Amino acid sequence: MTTTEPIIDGEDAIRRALLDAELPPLLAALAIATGDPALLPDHLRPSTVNRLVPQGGYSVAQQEEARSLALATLIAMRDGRLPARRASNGVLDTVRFLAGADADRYLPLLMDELAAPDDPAAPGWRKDDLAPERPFHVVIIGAGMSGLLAAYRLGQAGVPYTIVEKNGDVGGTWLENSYPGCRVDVSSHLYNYSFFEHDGWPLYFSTQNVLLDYFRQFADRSGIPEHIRFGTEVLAAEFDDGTCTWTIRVRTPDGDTELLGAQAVISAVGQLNRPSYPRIGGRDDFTGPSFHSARWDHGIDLTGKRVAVIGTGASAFQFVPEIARTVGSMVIFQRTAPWLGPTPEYHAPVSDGLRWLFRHVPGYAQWYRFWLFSSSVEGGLPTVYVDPAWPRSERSVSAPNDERRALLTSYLEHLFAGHPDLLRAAIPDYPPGAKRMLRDNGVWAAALKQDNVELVTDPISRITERGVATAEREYEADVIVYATGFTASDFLVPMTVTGRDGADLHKRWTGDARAYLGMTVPGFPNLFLMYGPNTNIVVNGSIIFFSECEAHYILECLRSLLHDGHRALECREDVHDAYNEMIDAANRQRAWGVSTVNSWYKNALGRVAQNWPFTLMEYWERTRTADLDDYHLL
Ligand code: N01
Repeated sequence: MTTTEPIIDGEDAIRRALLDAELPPLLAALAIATGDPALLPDHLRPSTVNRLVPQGGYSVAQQEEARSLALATLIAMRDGRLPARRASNGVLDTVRFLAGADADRYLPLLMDELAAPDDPAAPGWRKDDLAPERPFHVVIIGAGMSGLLAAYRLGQAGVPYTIVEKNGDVGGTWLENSYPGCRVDVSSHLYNYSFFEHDGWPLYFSTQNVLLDYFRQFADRSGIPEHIRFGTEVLAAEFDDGTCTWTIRVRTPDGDTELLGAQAVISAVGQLNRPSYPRIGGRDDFTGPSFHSARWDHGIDLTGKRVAVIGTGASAFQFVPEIARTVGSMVIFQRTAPWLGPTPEYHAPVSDGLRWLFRHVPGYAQWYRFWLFSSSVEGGLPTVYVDPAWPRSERSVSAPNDERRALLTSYLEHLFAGHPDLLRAAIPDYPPGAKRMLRDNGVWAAALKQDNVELVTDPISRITERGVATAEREYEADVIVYATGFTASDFLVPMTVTGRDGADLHKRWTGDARAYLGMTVPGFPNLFLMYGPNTNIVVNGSIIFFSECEAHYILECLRSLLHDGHRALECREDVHDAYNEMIDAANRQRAWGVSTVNSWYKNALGRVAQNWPFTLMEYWERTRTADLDDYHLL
């Protein structure tokens, strides 16, 4: 938690700090701190037409005026010369100043976001008050970001739980992905639990070690590790119709099998968990070392080696620039080019000025987060909506999407100026938003332009003893790195999950996983999924926000069970089906739904089984309360 320090600095130091300020949320924080509505003049309202522009679209003159207002206020605060607190119009007007006409609808959600370190989404109940005598134990599968959150919420409600974690530590994806350069591509100030702030993010986009440390700290401070069975893997979960309880079969660190009982199960295993290796002939023929990016072999020194990298998704994009200078040579096999979103501060430490402001302006850290959040409630969604009147092609899906394409293409032209072959290979042949866009500050292009790096776009025909071959030639390599992503469509694989009447979850899904709100499945009472089907976001927000919504909803379900005395709840088939039809129809109207490009957003049947097609607000609204009419109560 950021604690505010008194200002003792001179005017020049304050001026310097203000050069790094994000101005609209700074005016908001100062207006609330001083009670002075004059800090929020109409002509300094940020743009709400395009929420993604820097400084809310302020002109240079507006930025200067905002800085002058802030400077005068900070000096008055320092000198104790603030006029008596004036009648401010309060938080709602400040939120309206930042978020415009949408503010009233978004206010309840945004107030949750703004409340840190308070925790308005905490369960307002305790099991002891609802059903003290009733045995009720929850097994959570996975101690990553979602599993830890579920544990925290259960702990707040006094519901006993056990986490079963296959690894030896918490952190999930941030433990397993340790490749060079691994970092998050969502702003650090958004990529944290709303109620557990970091006491000073060092970077605008946190690296893997920083995030792992954050999740470890969260777990330790919340007393969660004592509830975790580390090194233990869930093999199967089976529902007993008679007792309405689950039996979870696990493999212990010793290799023994053990049974755990539970009244409810929360799967928090993530979507990007099991590495996907390409189906290319000859993989076993290669005589040198090879590994997947998510299982980076730190024992292999790549210095001076000939390295072949297969894949150009988010993972390769991060580690290629890191290793390009130390390897002897590198061949990168690209099947599909990624779109690159310019992000100059991608690798930068949080500026000194911004840190100073976080430390000295009461509430600025929260308003800054709120500002990032309000711009990502919808984020770039409007640019990926399919316009039915727009000519159908792999170029773009609407006029705004086409404008985005033009902007992003000119960025690529700038990056690869003087390198026509690389530029040709770098321009994607699908609409922006159909695949994950990658944040870029130029290091990818710089790596591709190095003399020791070659980009190959010919299809791979096979892996050989010596390297990787295309139809044209063989590329010899000492090491192969598979940056080929994850089996994201195989939800809950390889566990066996048996529900009511012996139903098998994977037979039900037959490779096409679906759930109601991404969380509950007909035939599987008291089984809850976090980051389940259709809860991934592409162009808006942070996945932690989704997990918070899911944890809140699951706790609401459990509260109802404990309060009303029902043993279990099971999603109604008609509710589930109608919901999924709605999701599918919307996904068919998004760039990722209509494009034929390869992506992990689609399963083997071609259905988008990963993505949430709407705004964050819509998911938040749908998960505030559990409507028991959606369920059979057992
Ligand atoms: O995996 P990917 P990833 N022959 O599936 C290629 C998150 N993440 O690990 O595009 C040749 O995106 C494949 O080609 P194509 C983030 O959500 C986040 O990089 O399918 N190539 C593609 O280039 C991300 O979206 C962060 O044609 C083959 C690559 O391998 C998700 O994880 C960092 C092939 C796989 O890319 C997954 O990213 C890292 C074959 N047979 C990951 N098979 C951040 O927060 C596959 N490919 C920044």
